[in-house]
Amino acid sequence: MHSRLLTALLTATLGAGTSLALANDAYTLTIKDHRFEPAELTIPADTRVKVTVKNLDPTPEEFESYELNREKIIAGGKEAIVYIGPVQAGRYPFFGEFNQDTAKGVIIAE
Ligand SMILES: [Cu+2]
Repeated sequence: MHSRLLTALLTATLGAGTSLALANDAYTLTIKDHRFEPAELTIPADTRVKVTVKNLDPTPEEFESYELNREKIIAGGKEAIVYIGPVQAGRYPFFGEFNQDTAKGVIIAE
């Protein structure tokens, strides 16, 4: 909610061509019971964003995305930062490599 409001404010204030100004826009993914929440995370296209991945499970998980060229291990009960983008508008699947049956999601850039 806060991020969307901030984005709207900055967009309204600064106008076009200022996507770099949103580089600190922050998002959170939570891992619980070997699932990502939210399973679909919308981010702005053409913008570098910071995603904090919080692992609430006691076991390690690896955030992995071939499409985003990212992989990061998050120990049980810990959190890690993953920077994503800038990417073109589109859908970018990700998964938890240690629990691939349940830990699945998609980043939607728009
Ligand atoms: Cu991996």
